[in-house]
Amino acid sequence: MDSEKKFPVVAVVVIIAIALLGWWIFSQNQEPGVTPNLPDSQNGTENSTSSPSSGGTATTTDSKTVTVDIKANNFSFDKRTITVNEGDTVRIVFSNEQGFHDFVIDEFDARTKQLNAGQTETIEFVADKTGTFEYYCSVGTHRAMGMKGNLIVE
Ligand SMILES: [Cu+2]
Repeated sequence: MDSEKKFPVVAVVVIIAIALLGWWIFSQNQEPGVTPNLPDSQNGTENSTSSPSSGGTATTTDSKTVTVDIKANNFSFDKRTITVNEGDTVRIVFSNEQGFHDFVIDEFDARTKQLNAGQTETIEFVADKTGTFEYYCSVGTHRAMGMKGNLIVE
């Protein structure tokens, strides 16, 4: 009957609509820069809403969220060293005060957008391994010009 022939078309339209809606919501979340980037390549933690404690790793007992304010100028960050404990969730509140900069830590897939002066972006990642990791600005040759520092995870 007619309704039977229409069903697949309706289903396809609904699926496309859901996909578009999902993409739109995802884009909206990314735009204001207040939603942390998901560390989706690390440990398969793809569920953005679940708490870190549901991951099941019981190696650290005092995990907490550490908020770090860091400011960028031409051509340096206002902090040369950030020290946290293994397992901490690190929330970077990155404010660009001058020029055009970003904040990157390759080892944790942590990266802000490249911001203009006056813009701020907050990112979060879990410091799930110990060591010393360099953070830097990936714009132009800024890293070589001294826009870098060390994240120390103890
Ligand atoms: Cu820079």
